[in-house]
Amino acid sequence: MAENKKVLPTVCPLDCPDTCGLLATVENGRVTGLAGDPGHAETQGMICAKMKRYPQRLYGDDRLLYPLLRTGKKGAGEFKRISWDAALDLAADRLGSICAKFGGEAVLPWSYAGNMGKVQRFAGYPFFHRLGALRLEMTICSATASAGWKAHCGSLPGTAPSVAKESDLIVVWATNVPVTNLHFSPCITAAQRRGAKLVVIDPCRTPPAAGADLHLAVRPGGDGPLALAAAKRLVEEGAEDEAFLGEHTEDFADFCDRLRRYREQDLLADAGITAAELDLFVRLLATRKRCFFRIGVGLTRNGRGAMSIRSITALAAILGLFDGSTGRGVLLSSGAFTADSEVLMRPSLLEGEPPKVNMIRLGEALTVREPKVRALFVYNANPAVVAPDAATVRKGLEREDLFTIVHEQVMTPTARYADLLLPATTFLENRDVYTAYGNHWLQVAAPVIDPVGEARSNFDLFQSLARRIGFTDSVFAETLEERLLACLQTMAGIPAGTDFAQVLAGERVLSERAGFVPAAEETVYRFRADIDGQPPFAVPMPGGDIDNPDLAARYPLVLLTPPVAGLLNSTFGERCRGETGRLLIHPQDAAKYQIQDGDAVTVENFRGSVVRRAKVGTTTRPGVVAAPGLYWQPPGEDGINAVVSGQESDFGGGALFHDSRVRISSTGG
Ligand SMILES: Nc1nc2c(c(=O)[nH]1)N[C@H]1C(S)=C(S)[C@@H](COP(=O)(O)OP(=O)(O)OC[C@H]3O[C@@H](n4cnc5c(=O)[nH]c(N)nc54)[C@H](O)[C@@H]3O)O[C@H]1N2
Ligand SMILES: Nc1nc2c(c(=O)[nH]1)N[C@H]1C(S)=C(S)[C@@H](COP(=O)(O)OP(=O)(O)OC[C@H]3O[C@@H](n4cnc5c(=O)[nH]c(N)nc54)[C@H](O)[C@@H]3O)O[C@H]1N2
Ligand code: SF4
Ligand SMILES: [Mo]
Repeated sequence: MAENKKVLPTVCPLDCPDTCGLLATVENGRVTGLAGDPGHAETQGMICAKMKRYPQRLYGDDRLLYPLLRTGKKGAGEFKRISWDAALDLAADRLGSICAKFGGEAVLPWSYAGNMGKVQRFAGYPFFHRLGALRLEMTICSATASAGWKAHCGSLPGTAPSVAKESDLIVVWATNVPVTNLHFSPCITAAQRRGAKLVVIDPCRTPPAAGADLHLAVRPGGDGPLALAAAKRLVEEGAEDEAFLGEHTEDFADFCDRLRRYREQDLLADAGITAAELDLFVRLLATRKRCFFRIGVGLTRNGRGAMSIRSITALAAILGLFDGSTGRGVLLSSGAFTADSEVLMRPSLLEGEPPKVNMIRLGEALTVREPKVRALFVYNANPAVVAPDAATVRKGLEREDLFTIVHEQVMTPTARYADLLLPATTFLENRDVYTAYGNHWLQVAAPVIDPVGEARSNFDLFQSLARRIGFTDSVFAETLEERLLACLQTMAGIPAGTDFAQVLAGERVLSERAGFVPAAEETVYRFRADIDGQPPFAVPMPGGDIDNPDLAARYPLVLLTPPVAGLLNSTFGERCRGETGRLLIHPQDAAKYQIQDGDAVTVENFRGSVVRRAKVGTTTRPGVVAAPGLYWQPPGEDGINAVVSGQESDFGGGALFHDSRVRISSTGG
């Protein structure tokens, strides 16, 4: 190999459960290739197509290289180049004067998961805590799911995905595996080679659903009643795992009392499943004890999402799937490692308790909140595309009296609204520690190249901005290496005796939670959860917009908005410019609304409207349409989230991405 060509290890930073180990080829200081690292035990050298092409994004025309100051109308995307010095002065001056005049409450930071590295992701928190800014509740993704899980499972980790290879039955509950969890596919295939059966529970006939032994095309939001119906049958048949229930659970008898009260036919009608389908499901569950549930967050993005998780975990407990034995398990999120929030976010810098803002209510926060938000600081996120109630978000971003700072890698729809636009490094230019939520591995990565242009990492940006504004607290003088080491030293889940020098040098760590087996008499599942405002047991309950008869009369179709393979949330949107995305419609609905395959279709409700291209087929069930992919809308328009509610789920404050009602009409070919 030529001396100027190196292959260097790194980690995928994207918000994907797999967190692949990667190898970057670097020639003359430029990344020329990105491939999977075959040495990673779980991801084994396989990576998705979207990441292979990352070098094009790194050096592409959309990459932001210098600080920019707005010159045109808000949203027009017209800027002039300024120096970092001038940019930091301006940011410090505007944030400082807004805080002095209106208080910290006038400043809203909005960030999420563009970069999942622990240090970089949370790098803004110490700064905003010290500033006294509004506190952002990070609810947009997993808040509903984790609230449902914690209610009964507490801090129980998820089962390692490789356990499923030894299973005789895999239930994929609401996740399109090859799209959103690629590395679970080999686990399914390995199990199938041994004769395992696959059940997929999804309103959509996704490719894994089409290839499954049993596809339960549940009604959106119908997972809770389905799980309760299966639980009721299993208990009636005496097929529950008595040993596990006796030793490791609490309040099972009370739960059974409730189950007896429900009528199976009501549960099935609510689930949208026939008795014959339930028979098949229950037979598989009762006879195949080595059973693995892979649960996706897709089923939690509706008005009873947390209750669905509560019901599914109750079913899993009845089957004893939390006992840690061969081929048995439940994986929602691995919960492999827990970082110390004080090290990364410094809540101790807070004076008093600044009000919280639920991040999914961004539109409301920018348009009707009193006292007014006067400065918005977006980093690690693309709210103009990903946040619900997008039309209101756009109105907020258009406000002339809002000072918006965006720290970004590329010219996203949000970046176009910035007053001050700052260039961000990518993971290839950063050092950080990455923990996976779909497996149990951790890895530290070093930069493989120098920053492109004048890009700065989140950490460098917030450290320099803090000093510029005059904060003298020691945390703002910390080096990245110091924070990284402190993060590792306080990270729960790292096995005792781990050599941190090796970890800092890139050696992977398997969480001590990976092989979780409950100790004798240890309670791991509580059927009863005493939480304010929540029913104590998993119960059938009404849903959100999906089950609202008034809305159903006006907006007859339920809309789901799941991910596509080519995008990671809205990341890589620059590759699909001009693409509106598809609307999947069942032939019966297409006929009813006179829509031909390929037509431009207006999808609308009282919140907003968006145009998509029709794809007529049997992927969705009648009455359900799906709009996969968070494509970037053209300037001045809204994306699919224009029709998505900004309300909160049943519990946990999460978003309702699969709980909208819409009507559709063809706007021609
Ligand atoms: N390629 C790619 N990969 C990704 C992402 C991406 O955008 N693109 N996003 C990443 C992120 S941030 C996350 S959080 C995960 C999300 O990934 P998942 O956990 O897989 O969740 P979703 O993609 O929202 O939904 C998955 C499936 O749930 C189905 N579904 C919708 N409503 C219901 C319901 O009520 N019941 C049931 N049973 N099924 C339902 C949808 O039809 C869809 O097929 O994926 C990650 N991976
Ligand atoms: N309709 C609908 N909406 C959804 C979803 C859905 O399924 N349907 N999924 C939701 C889910 S699960 C999630 S997690 C959210 C995700 O929402 P976001 O976290 O906003 O995710 P992305 O769209 O990937 O945007 C991340 C942005 O961060 C930038 N970025 C990456 N790394 C860095 C960095 O180091 N520093 C800075 N400053 N910027 C960086 C990227 O360029 C990218 O533009 O979207 C949600 N929105
Ligand atoms: S997006 Fe997911 S599958 Fe693709 S490289 Fe990253 S971690 Fe792996
Ligand atoms: Mo997410």
